[in-house]
Amino acid sequence: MNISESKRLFAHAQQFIPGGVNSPVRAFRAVGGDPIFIKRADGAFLFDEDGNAYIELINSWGPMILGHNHPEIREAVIQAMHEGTSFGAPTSREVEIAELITQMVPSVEKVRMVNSGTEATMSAIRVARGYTGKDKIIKMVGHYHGHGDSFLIAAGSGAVTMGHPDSPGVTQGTAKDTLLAPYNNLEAIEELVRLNKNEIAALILEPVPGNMGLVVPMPGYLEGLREICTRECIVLIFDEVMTGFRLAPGGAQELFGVTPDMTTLGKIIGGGMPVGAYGGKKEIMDFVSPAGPVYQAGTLSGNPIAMAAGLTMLRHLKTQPEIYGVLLQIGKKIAEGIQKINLELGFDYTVNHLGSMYSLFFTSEPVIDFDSAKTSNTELFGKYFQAMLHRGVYLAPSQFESLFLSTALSDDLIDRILEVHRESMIEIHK
Ligand code: KE4
Repeated sequence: MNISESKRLFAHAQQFIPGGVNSPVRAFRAVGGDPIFIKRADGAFLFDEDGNAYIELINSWGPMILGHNHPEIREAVIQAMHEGTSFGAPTSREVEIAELITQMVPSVEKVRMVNSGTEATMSAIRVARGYTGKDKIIKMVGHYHGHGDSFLIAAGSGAVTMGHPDSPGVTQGTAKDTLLAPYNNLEAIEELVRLNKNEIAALILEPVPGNMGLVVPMPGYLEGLREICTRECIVLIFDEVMTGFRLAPGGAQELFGVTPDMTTLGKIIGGGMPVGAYGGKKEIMDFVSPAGPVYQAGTLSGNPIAMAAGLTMLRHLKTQPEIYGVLLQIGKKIAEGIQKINLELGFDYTVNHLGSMYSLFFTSEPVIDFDSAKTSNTELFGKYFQAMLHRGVYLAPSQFESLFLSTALSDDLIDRILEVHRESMIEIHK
């Protein structure tokens, strides 16, 4: 496979951009080789600068649930461009998308738009701290909530992929207020609550984590967190940047019937444009400036072009909820197909699947938290990634990432993915 133009671009990029990329996990450091530079995308395909085509299973890390270059979203953006790109003043689309989010996401009575998932989570814990007057937060080991200082402690995703889940530059003063617990373990939360009585402002988690690979909540776990947080007056924050609008129109909180006090959103909400949001109960959100004393702001928040894309995306998902059944069938075909092939070939690897998210872990252990995810053979994953890539299937370049499927994956493409999986598994086990 000729990737000479990607190689040339990557060498050049490293003169001007740290590591040659604008987000670390894109650098392929965990899987070897140089990153592929993408020229364009359409439907289920990425096309690189050398003209190679890839069936893609990461969809920009989640946003492209309808596939790339969707005509409705493209036309909405083009139309909005004719009216100007940024005003720094309120617009009608911001009101429309806010109302739509309150209709779709059970916990959200009021919502503030920002420009990334990181901004959303940073802001949400600041508001929770301001609302409760307490300082500490609980996060789960291996969960990733963006690159805010309070979260770069035992963080997942690119932080663990690059080998620094605890980043230099995060002060002890910040780190001391972040308490850690393993996911899927209610006793650990009860212990932290006992040891930090009346000091914990918020508990933030990925309700269905994707940033250690996909892990599914044990029965009763989310309900247990809800009960503890209600009892202890701790703000329960579901970070649904990945799962929001993906697992159901109302995300994991709709799918599992557990309503947090606040929710953070991103990815799908922008239809591929830079958008994040945080929202929750009116009484909490009315603490946000200018309604309340907790300050948060943003020059491009609610940007009219991004709102045009996001509004079109969310309207599509709300008015056509049948796509979630389609996505579930696509997910089942791929995840069950992979498991069937692995068993036929005599490989006992763990596949976790939920809706349009799945992960193949190169371990035979059940993967229920970060410790079990880390039993995976990441070297073998790297070989698998490259074998799939060279056969035209583009995965997340890390064992510790969920894959994200789109409605653009036809049966023929699913058959091709499974064929390539079989060939790749045979190749890497020779
Ligand atoms: P952004 O700041 O990257 O928009 O969102 C941060 C974030 C917050 N919460 C969750 C649950 C997330 O998954 C993310 C970002 N996800 C990663 C993929 N694991 C983004 C990819 C990247 O870092 O380049």
